[in-house]
Amino acid sequence: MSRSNKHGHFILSKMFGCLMLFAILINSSAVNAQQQTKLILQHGSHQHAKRMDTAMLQWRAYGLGQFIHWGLYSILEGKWDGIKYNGAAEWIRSWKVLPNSVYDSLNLQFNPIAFHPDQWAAMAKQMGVKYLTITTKHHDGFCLWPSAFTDFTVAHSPFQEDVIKPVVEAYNKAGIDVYLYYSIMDWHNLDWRYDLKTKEDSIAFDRFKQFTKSQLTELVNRYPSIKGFWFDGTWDESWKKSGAFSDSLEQYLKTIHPGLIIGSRLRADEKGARHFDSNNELMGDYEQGWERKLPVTYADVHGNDWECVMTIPENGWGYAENWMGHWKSSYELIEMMVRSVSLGGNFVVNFGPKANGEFRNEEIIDAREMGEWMQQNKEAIYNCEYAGWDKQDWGYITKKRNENKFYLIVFNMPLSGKLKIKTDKLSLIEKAYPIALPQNQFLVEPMDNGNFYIDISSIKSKSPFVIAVVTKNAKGITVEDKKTLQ
Ligand code: FHN
Repeated sequence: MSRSNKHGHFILSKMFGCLMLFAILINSSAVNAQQQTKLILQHGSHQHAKRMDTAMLQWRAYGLGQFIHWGLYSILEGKWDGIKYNGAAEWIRSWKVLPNSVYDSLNLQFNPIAFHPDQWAAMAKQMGVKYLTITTKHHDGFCLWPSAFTDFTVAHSPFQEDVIKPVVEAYNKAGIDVYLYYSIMDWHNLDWRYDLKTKEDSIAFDRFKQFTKSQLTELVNRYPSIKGFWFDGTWDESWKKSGAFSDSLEQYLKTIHPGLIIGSRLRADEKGARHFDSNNELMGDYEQGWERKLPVTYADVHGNDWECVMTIPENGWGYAENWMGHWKSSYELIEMMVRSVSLGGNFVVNFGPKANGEFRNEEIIDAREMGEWMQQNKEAIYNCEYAGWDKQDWGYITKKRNENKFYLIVFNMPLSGKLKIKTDKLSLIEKAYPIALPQNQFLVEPMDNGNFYIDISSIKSKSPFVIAVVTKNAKGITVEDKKTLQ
């Protein structure tokens, strides 16, 4: 290098050093500013770390759940007066296509003669579901249990019977945990308000809050085996202005039912921020924002517990004769479930039974096919978590909690017949085999920088399949092993 070149190089590297120092200073002052501007919130997030109690460990292990939306809207099937509507069928009361009084008398037609909760639970069990969330009261206000606090319930229908009780019992008997969906927004209750603009609004809404608390207490007392509530309809100004109340409600429910799990949909902080408080901290035991959409990378979930709820049609949760848009096949749902678990979340598939209590055929088929797949591969889903390895184009990776066992869930078989894996460099692959056949080990080829190739060219599968991978920690490794870590 010539003298002038050397000099130029020296100046450049000095400039670079100064720039770096400047960037570090800017960055650290931004962090300081952020720390300084942290708001003092009375009704923001109270728990600053993940819950580690038994109930929450159980929740984290589920992997797959079922959602059921059932109510008076199921009677209308998304249509009125011969016209089929394309929106989510459970919202039909709000579209003003029929008088509210007509909708509110549909309870006189609720008579599900083909409702067999044992069959519902058997279908869910075969599907591999570990938890159910069922609507007790959707936005229309109709209660599927005989509430003492309103007449708008199953008790005032030809069916007369409690729907929730036999569902809870049948699912629990099948080994499935039950969570109760409850819409705070209530179109039927005259005290419900979208906003609180006058003194009268506040007085009515105070009565509504008391009604809500009474109903939730009733649900906890009637169904003591439930594991949690799934709140909805909490986006309106009236509720967002009730942060102190919803905060005390959550704490009250957890006091009368220790271990209860409540996600981020229930409450807003005192500034009206929902899900995440005004300091951007999660409120509730897990993040509930993933409705009909999935995270792409682990960074998207910020290390939080989370759950995705998904419709089989494009949208619509209650039964509709016209199912909206594309219907998801079992493979599509399996891929979404696998992606959820690989990013540390649970995946919940929604079902909307007909008014008579039967499931539609498409749902029955998806449930059966998912169950067949789960039968072979459930080990890669239950009690599994984010693996920490780079995602590859052939599929997804999950890891058994507290074990050195990983699962490669292959959706796209590479034409080369070889799976490339990039580990965290601390894991050395000891063996890899088809999930159900540990004796059939694949050839594993170690590469540099924690990369491995696994030769799976012998697999001829037409459905997504799972390779189990056992690793050993890089501690105490052999000289040969060390080479692969450099
Ligand atoms: O409006 C509801 C909808 O009908 C359905 O119950 C879903 C389920 O996540 N939640 C609401 C929209 O967020």
